[in-house]
Amino acid sequence: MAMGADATDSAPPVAAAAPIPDLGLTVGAVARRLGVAPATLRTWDRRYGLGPSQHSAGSHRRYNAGDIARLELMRRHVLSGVPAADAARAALEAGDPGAASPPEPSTRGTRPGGGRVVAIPGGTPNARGLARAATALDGDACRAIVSDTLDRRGVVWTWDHLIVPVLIGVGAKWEASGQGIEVEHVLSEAIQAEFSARVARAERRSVTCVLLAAVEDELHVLPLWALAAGLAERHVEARMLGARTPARALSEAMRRIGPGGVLLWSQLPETADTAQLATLPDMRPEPLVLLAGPGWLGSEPARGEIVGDLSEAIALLTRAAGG
Ligand code: B12
Repeated sequence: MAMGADATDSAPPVAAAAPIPDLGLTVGAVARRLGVAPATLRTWDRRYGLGPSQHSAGSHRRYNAGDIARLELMRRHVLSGVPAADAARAALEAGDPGAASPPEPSTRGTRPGGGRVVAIPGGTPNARGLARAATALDGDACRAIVSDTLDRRGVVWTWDHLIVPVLIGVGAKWEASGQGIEVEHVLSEAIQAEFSARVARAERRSVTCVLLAAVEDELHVLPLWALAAGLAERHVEARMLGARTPARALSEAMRRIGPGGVLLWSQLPETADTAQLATLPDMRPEPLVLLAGPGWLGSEPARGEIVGDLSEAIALLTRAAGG
């Protein structure tokens, strides 16, 4: 079972721990014991070396009591908002895990008292951990936090409750101070890399695919990647055209692919040119055309429907693709 499904980001109680057999425990048994997804344990093993230290006959890897104590420590730190890379370092360094004190949140790259803080009003500890990792320009830690939350909560929750609040906080910091574009870049790259890796791994079962594009001159594409990952969770294939897609290129892609749906993202009002929409090809069967992002607010497009949030976009495009 993944960690809890409520909106508070707190861990569910972990079942009373049964004694660990001499042979050790399998990844599934440890996952159940700690209340984390098996995929999360494999990620912690691969990225941080927090894996099983013994092998049993038949080469199935088994976790012993020391391995599990380290993982328990890792889980506690991550849940209290410590970036995953720092939590892992502390868990590995703890000779006696029970006695170890929590690590300080990541401050690599920051000056003490340097004022590099991003406020996340009402943010969960996990969101504050992500903001700290981004502020420290620690892209690996950002990606690990996003990955861990995706494993536990899925795309929509992770986008709405972890990523969006931090993006808004980082954007507000830039607006107020003119500083922190490098933080936006590191954070954006980490988020995009994690979503894109999940899209690449997904099995696709939809009848047809959908096209996702940011309009001409639009560099903001993270919501498109969240959407692609949300569709991938539902086994719907999305073809990503990405940033700054010229209207002619989009039209050509529509003719060649014949998608069930198309979603056009505009973040900034100056990129939401409704004239682009009039140039899209007439096709039979007609694809669903959705317009999303704050750029479209207040415009009256001749073609396409405005869609307001990620879940609604996933639901409409899943239907349009026959998923
Ligand atoms: C990351 C980022 C960047 C990255 C983009 C990287 C990438 N790969 O996408 C980089 C660094 C390249 C960038 C550049 C710029 N950016 Co910028 N950027 C952002 C940031 C932090 C997040 C953008 C984002 O993904 N937003 C998505 C969510 C978080 O926001 P939202 O769209 O408002 O979400 C609402 C709805 O759209 C809906 N929703 C959310 N997700 C989804 C998903 C789907 C599918 C649907 C249907 C709906 C939906 O629900 C939300 C809540 O109401 C924002 C801050 C912000 N508040 O958005 C600034 C922000 C958008 N950027 C801004 C600016 C000014 C710029 C620049 C012009 C200057 C600069 N800061 O460097 C450049 C040029 C960009 C260009 N020409 O296109 C301003 C825009 C101000 C405005 N309204 O005009 C913002 C708002 C920062 C700010 N507070 O001032 N940026």
